[in-house]
Amino acid sequence: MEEKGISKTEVFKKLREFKDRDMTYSSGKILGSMCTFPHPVGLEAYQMFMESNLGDPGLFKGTKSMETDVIRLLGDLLGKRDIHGNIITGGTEANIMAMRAARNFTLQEDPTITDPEIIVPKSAHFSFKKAADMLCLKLNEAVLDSSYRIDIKSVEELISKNTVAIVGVAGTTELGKIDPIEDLSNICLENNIYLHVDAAFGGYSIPFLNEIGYELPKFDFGLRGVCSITIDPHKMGLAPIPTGGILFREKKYLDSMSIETPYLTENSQSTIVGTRTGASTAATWALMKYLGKEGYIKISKECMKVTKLLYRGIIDSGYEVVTEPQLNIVAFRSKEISVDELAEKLESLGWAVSKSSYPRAIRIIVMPHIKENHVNILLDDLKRINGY
Ligand code: 0PR
Repeated sequence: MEEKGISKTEVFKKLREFKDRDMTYSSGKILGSMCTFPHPVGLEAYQMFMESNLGDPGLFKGTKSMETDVIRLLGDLLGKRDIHGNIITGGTEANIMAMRAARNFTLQEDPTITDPEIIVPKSAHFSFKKAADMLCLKLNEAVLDSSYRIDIKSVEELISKNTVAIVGVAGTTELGKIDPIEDLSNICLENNIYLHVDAAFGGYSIPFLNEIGYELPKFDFGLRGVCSITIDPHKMGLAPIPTGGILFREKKYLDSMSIETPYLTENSQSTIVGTRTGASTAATWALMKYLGKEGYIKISKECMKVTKLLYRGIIDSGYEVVTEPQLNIVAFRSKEISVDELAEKLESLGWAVSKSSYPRAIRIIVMPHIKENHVNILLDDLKRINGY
């Protein structure tokens, strides 16, 4: 660090240089991100609460009651108004909290379990690997069926007396698939096992698409076996990052991981992060109020419209799609060149692509920043690559 500071103008000139090297969502070139440009109303709300710290809610009582309120709004959206939870940094923290609650609660109920295990689909986000590592859980991966959803028979085979949680995903990271959560719910009720649903991606779109007749599978607290749900406002919710959500059916799950905070006005915390921003809560609250169901329906509907355009266009350009999209993700590969080669060609044309690991394919997440005109340019490039 220099002895003396430099002028603000110089600081910002240098900052601008860094920023100019970043990609922008508005270019339409970011094809593999689940984040998007934050909605201006969310940004304004975020800025208004920049100094509020939910790690010490005694000082920020207004923000705390806003968090309680927004958790109730999210619960309402997901089948149960009377729920508990927090607005946190994202899906990773939410999934770690859920696994921590499942482990602690189950071990309190059954102290004979010595080596706790969890069952997740092969398609689960890597945050469960982090959770398993941090919480000393054995991670069992259930195989997928032919449409890349968790195979129920495989789950049943993996259940043991040490199973403390089963995880289903509503909107998988790589393909946007929705696991058969209703079947998982029944299995968990029969076997008295904690069920967590990772709806980090799908939570902000499935309920809205169902309102307009999509008939996507049930995945929320309406299913009695579901104990917790991850839902990320910073993905399809359009909130600024970092904004995640974790919801629990009952307070006892949060209590199972509560840690005393003796010198604070509120004397316990269940979140992993201590000092945590109230700004994310404000953005989530503001956007739910401002956009309402109508606004979010419009966003999901538009993304699905662009997804269908892309899906059809990819097939018409001679490529092979991995599976029919349930949500706004399209995965495809070339019949002639490898996935890596195709990715390289697209990258050389300025597209930021992402490759799925299972199965290997190019994966495009049709977030709100990807518009019809971007898809048309992309399809032209894909046709050219294929020699059309
Ligand atoms: N659960 C699911 C189903 C997810 O897809 C993700 C992240 C998480 C949990 C973890 O969420 P956080 O990243 O908020 O902790 N899915 C994206 C992914 O890994 C995250 C992402 C977003 C990656 C934007 C890249 C990017 O540019 O692909």
